[in-house]
Amino acid sequence: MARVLLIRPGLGRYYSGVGAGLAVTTSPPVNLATLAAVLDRAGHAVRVWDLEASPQHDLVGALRSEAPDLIGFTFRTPQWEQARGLMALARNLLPEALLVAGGPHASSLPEQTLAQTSLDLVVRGEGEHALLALADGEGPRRVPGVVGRGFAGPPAQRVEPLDDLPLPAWSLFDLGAYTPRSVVARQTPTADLESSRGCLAQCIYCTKAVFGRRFEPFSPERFVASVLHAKDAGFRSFNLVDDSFTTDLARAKAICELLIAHGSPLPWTATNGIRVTGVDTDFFRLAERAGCRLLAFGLESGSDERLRAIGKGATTAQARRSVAAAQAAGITTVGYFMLGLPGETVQSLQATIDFAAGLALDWAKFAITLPLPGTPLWAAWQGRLSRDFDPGMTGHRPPRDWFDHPDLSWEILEDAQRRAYRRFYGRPAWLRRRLARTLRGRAYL
Ligand code: B12
Repeated sequence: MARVLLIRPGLGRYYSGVGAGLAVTTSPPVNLATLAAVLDRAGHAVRVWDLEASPQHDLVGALRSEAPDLIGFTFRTPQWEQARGLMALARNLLPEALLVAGGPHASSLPEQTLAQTSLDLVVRGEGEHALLALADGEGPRRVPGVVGRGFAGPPAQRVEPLDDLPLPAWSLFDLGAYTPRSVVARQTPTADLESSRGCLAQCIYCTKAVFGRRFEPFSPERFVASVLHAKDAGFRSFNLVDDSFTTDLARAKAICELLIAHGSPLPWTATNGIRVTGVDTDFFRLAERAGCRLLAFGLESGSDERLRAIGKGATTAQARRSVAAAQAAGITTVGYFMLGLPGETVQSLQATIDFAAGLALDWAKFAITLPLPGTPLWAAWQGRLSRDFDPGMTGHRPPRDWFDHPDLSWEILEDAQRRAYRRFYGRPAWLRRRLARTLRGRAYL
């Protein structure tokens, strides 16, 4: 039996400076909850520290007293600095412990992650089989998915079928730490839940380093069991973290029907965004009855030419229809837009701003496009990056010296972002929609 500690670093200043922190609610990480459940089922002693929710004040003392044999770190590109600091501290205090990292950043840049940290190993891709093998004492070179100094095994063994996974180990988290830090009136704590992994689309700004280009579903029965389990654990809502919940629309509808049959046990959201293609009015109505309160859509651009260029596989007409259908079903709608896509012009930026203002959206976010490691965009802009990624990046705006946009100046991009927000939120129509929702008691987020 190994003693394993799994750590998610804090957010640092990612959401600083733009008021975005007000709109972000932290949930326990479903990745560590699932990895922990797998280890626990096999008889290992697992602990989880989520430093995003509960900063650990005496890290040194806690690491010494826990003295784990294996420490697993999860992080995304924006947590790089925090993660690196923790790895160095753990290495200093516990020279014998096996330090392992996984997640989308480490999976995208495994060799570089090893070279710039005190980690022993990186796990590329889905982590469940590999982490269990390492905890069981298997030699790292023999474990698929493991990359070490001077060796890289074959790709990680996929988890198939997903229903074989144990339910997330929520009991390892202090749910009291996940009550709202924000002004947003969501029902917290909220559980991040997966009903599927992966996505078949090939958008150039998205990394496939973890799940590849495939779609792997949980069965509706197993997914609904995870909802009931989350409710029993004390969660008051859930958020779907799927890349593409509606890839198989019949399955998505079956999930909604099963939730309805169980009395729609928890209100839920899909803040990561669903696709505007392959959905219909019937789906949105079912989702609403099943407890869906908020759906986000990855809309990206108001220019069909840009949508084609980024491999989105969706059109502005489909976006209009789907957003309107969700809104008509009574669901709060959020649109995510990207400014500064490759080939972007002043005209296409304006098309996006106008398009957003004409949609039935409650909320819109306008991000300046980031070329993140592991994405085709990152590869395409190689000659334009001053560094692979920006360790100090915040969620609002990339630093000007990180990369050189091929088509537009920073002044134009930042000005478009300011104008987009002013236009979207400055419309009387937006205020009317908000007021109407609030009066009907349906304002969610
Ligand atoms: C939900 C989500 C969010 C939520 C997070 C909610 C939360 N409480 O965590 C919100 C909306 C806040 C968010 C924000 C952002 N996100 Co996001 N998000 C996701 C999403 C859709 C799901 C994450 C998830 O839970 N997946 C399910 C779990 C099971 O998968 P997983 O975390 O990858 O874990 C598996 C493996 O990676 C591995 N693993 C993970 N950790 C570890 C650790 C060890 C030790 C081991 C062995 C294995 C291992 O095993 C796990 C199980 O198989 C992913 C896409 C995706 N489907 O994963 C994007 C994704 C993580 N996000 C991404 C991005 C870009 C962002 C933003 C930067 C967007 C922006 N411009 O602001 C911000 C960053 C915020 C931040 N500070 O980290 C990218 C990250 C790319 C990168 N290089 O890091 C992803 C991968 C999307 C993509 N495909 O491009 N996001």
